[in-house]
Amino acid sequence: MKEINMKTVLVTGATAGIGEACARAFVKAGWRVVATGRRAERLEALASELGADKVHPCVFDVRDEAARDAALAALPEDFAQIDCLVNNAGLALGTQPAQKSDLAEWKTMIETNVTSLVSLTHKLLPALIERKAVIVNLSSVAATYPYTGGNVYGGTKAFVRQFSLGLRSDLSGTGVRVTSIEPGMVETEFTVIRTGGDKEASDRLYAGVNPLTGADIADVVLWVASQPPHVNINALELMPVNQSFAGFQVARE
Ligand code: 8X3
Repeated sequence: MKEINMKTVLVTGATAGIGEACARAFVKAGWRVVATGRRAERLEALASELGADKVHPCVFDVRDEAARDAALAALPEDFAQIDCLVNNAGLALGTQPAQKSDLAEWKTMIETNVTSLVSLTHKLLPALIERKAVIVNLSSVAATYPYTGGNVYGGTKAFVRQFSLGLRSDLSGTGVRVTSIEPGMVETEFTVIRTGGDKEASDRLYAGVNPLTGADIADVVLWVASQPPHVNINALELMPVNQSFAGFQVARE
């Protein structure tokens, strides 16, 4: 039976990690979810588990605008009105300093974390304005705190933060809300992907840290999206208790 009061969220990168956790959290809170990602089997499994009336798998690579547009044009009526956009799809590639980094990896990060996020947001903006929607962009602590090997990844996340704040400014008076979420260490596939599949390196990084989980971030995203219409969370930075700040490094001659 169609429940008319249900809201719909579109989550990019919903096949794993923070995105998948967002899909679960929003469904639990009574939302419909358009779950996007490249891995069809994972999205199908999510829809089977949570209910095809709650989760609509939308299979495309965020960098492929034609595939994205075709998938969005084919959204079933119940999932077509987006009340919240969670721009989660993104990645880090490489941990080497700039002078040893791979340019192709830099370009992939910029295409995914910046160009695709901007392009999807631009495409959906008229509809988001009509719905007075909430836009939640996944940035990172790397937007604010540089670390060695963070180079382009940190640059893309600084873009996401500043773009979010700029969007807020442009959307003044529309009722659309925009938030930049800036997590620190979250144990997902993030570091396995960053290291080219090195599960041991990922396990070493998070060992003993008690890192944040995708579910921790999903709770925050859902909280942001559930605020009353007059409340905008501009930016929200969070870390596991065991991660914090250190001093500058000094190279001695
Ligand atoms: C990544 C945050 O702290 O794991 O977005 O580098 S951290």
